[in-house]
Amino acid sequence: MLQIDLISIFPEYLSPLNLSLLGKAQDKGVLSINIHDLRDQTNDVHHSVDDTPYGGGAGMVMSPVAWGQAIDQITNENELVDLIILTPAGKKFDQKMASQFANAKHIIFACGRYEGIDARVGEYYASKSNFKVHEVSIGDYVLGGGEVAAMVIIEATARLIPGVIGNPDSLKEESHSISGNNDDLLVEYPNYTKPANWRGLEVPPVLLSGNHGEIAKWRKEQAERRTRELDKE
Ligand code: JAH
Repeated sequence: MLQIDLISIFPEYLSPLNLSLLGKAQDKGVLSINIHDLRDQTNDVHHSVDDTPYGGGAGMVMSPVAWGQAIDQITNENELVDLIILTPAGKKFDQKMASQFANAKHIIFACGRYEGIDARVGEYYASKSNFKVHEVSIGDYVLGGGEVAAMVIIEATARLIPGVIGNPDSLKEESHSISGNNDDLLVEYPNYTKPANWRGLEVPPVLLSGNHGEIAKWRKEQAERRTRELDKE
């Protein structure tokens, strides 16, 4: 079973992880998600987790002290841990990374806020033999914190775990288009369902022909056309 822990100063922001598909996967026992409040690691009256940056500059940096305690508390030396630190400066998340994370045993998401987490947190755990540290970004934009990025990664990763998704056929279909490297693959062809005429718009007749060879050929052409259009931008 994949164990996922998330550490955040806004744990309630992560509550959608207990709904729908992921909630059911947890009920079934194929997945375990635990959410932790970083402020539980503080003792001062203000429960402070941030401090001014060494070297000066704008904003605040998250102190490594509470992060180290929180991570130590949910791990032991005898297990392999993938520590994912969400940051706009990380490696871009893609489908290949999702399939790698889907094979992990224990993933910890460090969801930072403010200007990010003291760099020594990643350095320290990267030096431990049972940890692999991944600095990950979901795209070239800055969020208020790593929580939403963590949810994106969990949604993409969890559906690749056997038993999480209702219909494994939809995974098989995807594997034709999404393999190793996103750069040279085709986007999906357009999909249609009933009614055959909707507001004057007809479904392409080939899809009603029953000719599976012609349908496969048409879908491939459409996927290539869509991919060319995207590559123009
Ligand atoms: C922003 C801490 N690329 C996604 C991403 C991930 C994390 C953050 N921003 C964007 C972030 C501020 C503080 C993390």
